[in-house]
Amino acid sequence: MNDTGHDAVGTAARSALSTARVRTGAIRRSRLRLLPERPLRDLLAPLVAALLVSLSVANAFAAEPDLSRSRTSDEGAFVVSIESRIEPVPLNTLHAWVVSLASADGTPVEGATFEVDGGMPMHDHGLPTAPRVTEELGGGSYLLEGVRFQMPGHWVVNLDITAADVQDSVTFELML
Ligand SMILES: [Cu+2]
Repeated sequence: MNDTGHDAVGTAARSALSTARVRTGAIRRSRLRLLPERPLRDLLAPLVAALLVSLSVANAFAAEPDLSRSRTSDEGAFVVSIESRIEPVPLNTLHAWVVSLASADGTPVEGATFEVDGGMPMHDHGLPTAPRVTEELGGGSYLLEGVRFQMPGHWVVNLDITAADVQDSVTFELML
């Protein structure tokens, strides 16, 4: 490529650059004209609102466990309720719960078997005892003995339930 070619390319580039500058200037001027009509807080408001929504969604998962004492099992087979024999649920005290078991339509379920585990997800440890159902009380109620929590905080208690040929699980959350 000769010098004239270089000049041609250079001229084209400079021309494109100045066109771009003119365009940028036009955009800047039009933004400046808009500013008095749309204060900065109006422009930021949607961003702030979106930030608050995302924070509250994060909070719902991280800081606010579902403390319901009556829950539908994971696959929807059962409705399970727990009731502590000592309320509120005590710390460092061996106590019992009554577990009430019904099918999805509310019919009490008798003759079920339970496997119980749980712990503190944040602390990565399990239950200090091995609670188990020791007695069927009738009408879909079961006595769960050997429950104990040794420290305050967020606990989960999981029940694996088998009734006839149906198996399902439910997890309760507690803040102690
Ligand atoms: Cu713990």
